[in-house]
Amino acid sequence: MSKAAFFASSKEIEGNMRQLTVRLMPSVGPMRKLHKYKHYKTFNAKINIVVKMERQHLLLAFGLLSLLPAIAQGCIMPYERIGTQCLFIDSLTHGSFFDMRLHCNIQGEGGKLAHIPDANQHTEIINYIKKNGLDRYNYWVDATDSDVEGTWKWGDGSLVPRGSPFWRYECDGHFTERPNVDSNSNCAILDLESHFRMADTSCLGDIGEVPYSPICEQI
Ligand SMILES: [Ca+2]
Repeated sequence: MSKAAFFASSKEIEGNMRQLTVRLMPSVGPMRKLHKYKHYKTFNAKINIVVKMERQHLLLAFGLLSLLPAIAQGCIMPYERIGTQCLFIDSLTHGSFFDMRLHCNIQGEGGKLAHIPDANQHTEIINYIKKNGLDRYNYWVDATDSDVEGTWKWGDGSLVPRGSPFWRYECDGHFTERPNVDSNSNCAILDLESHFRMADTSCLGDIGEVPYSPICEQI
């Protein structure tokens, strides 16, 4: 409903309430005294207050309704708008790449492990993780080279971008770029140790103190 239509509607309600009041006044026993002008005036003043209050409630409701698109922005709970995507960074759940893939499938009305469409969106995700105190975990994303070693693909089969700024570098004196050529490291994380650049690791998650959580994406 447009704002103009809403105000027209609230005025119509106000008008209807006044008409109803006039119709009811003669027929309500205790109100028969209202034929005296001063009583009518008092009653009418009270009705005016009620009408104004109702209108304020409607205006408040309209204000809240107008906020809803900004809150939801097309995302269904538990997903929320992060940059250009509806994502659910589920830091409370941990597990293997495959378990977290299944976990994302049943979030909200359906999801999948997240892909990262471009460098700007990667930055949006990193900023969100840090801003919300979620920077204590590694996060699975939907990239794997399990079909062909060294050929990294997202879940939809499209190729994962290579190089900076997506993937981490090793501090080995040569700044060797991940992913490694390693048939034991076939799944990708946003890696806590490298400020959430991508890194390849075992799909079971490396044994260590840092848990592996999913970033789910609404579908
Ligand atoms: Ca590999």
